[in-house]
Amino acid sequence: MLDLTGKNALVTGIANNRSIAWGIAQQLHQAGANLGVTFLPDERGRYEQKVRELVEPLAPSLFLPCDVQQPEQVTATFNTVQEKWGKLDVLIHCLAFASKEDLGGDFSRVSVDGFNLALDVSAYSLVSLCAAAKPLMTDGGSVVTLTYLGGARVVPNYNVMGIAKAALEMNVRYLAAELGAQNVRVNGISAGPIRTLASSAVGGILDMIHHVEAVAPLKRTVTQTEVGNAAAFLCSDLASGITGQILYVDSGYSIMGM
Ligand code: NAD
Ligand code: 0WE
Repeated sequence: MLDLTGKNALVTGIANNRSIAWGIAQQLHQAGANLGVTFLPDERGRYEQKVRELVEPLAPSLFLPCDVQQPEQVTATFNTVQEKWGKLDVLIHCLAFASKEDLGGDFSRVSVDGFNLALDVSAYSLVSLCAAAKPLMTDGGSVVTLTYLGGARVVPNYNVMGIAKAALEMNVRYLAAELGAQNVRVNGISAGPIRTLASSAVGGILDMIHHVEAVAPLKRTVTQTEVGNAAAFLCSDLASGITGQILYVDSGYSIMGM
């Protein structure tokens, strides 16, 4: 049985009720996990209030600001986890960002600042979060990150995010090799396209979704709940032999050649 009771799970990347991280948080909660939620703070605190109301039914025992570009916020987050929970069992990394101007046009025109921003937020952040989580994962554990096919194959307009996801997927393998010694598993879920805040801001996402509906073996896209179920599995003891892997939750789209 999929059982996460007694496990402390920190979930990053919830922005609204369409976020993949929201689908994951709900499935972890359903499996009995004790949740902590982090949010990206903004000047006006609008995000914070919305996310707080959204997650209330899951009764998170921690609710913390964490901008991964602010090292002191990362440190503070895990200091609080240490204080309030003592140990951490599950870390969900579900965030990405690139400048909108770098998600289209000629890839070669990406600026060094745009390149560094995408890789810092979307790939390096997994390393910094794992480094901070490592001393708290004293009873083994599971780290899950979200990736996309555009990190393994060329997807038009995904551009610098594809390079960031390629780095993220390699981070998964190097981190799995390091953390395996303390029975911490590190895996990625490669989700098919889903309408979320991040994807809806991208031109042509609806066309991509229609393409998946036409081509993928299951003839439909995947849902946040399906990704959440895969994440809950990877965090559970049912997946105790699985680490360093990228699990495709994409209606089978990636197996097709035409
Ligand atoms: P989303 O907009 O709901 O989530 C992105 C999250 O990243 C937001 O919660 C945002 O606050 C957070 N974030 C951005 N910059 C941050 C920073 N500096 N510090 C902390 N948090 C920051 O969109 P989503 O589609 O749910 O994206 C979640 C993950 O899923 C991303 O890694 C994305 O690449 C991946 N993914 C999305 C799709 C898709 O089609 N939606 C497909 C495959 C993978
Ligand atoms: O990883 C993603 C989205 C990542 C993303 C989206 C945005 C839009 C708003 C990162 N940064 C930003 N910055 C913004 O200002 N996906 C997998 C969804 C996605 O994005 C695409 C896709 C798909 C699918 C971009 C181009 C082509 C396909």
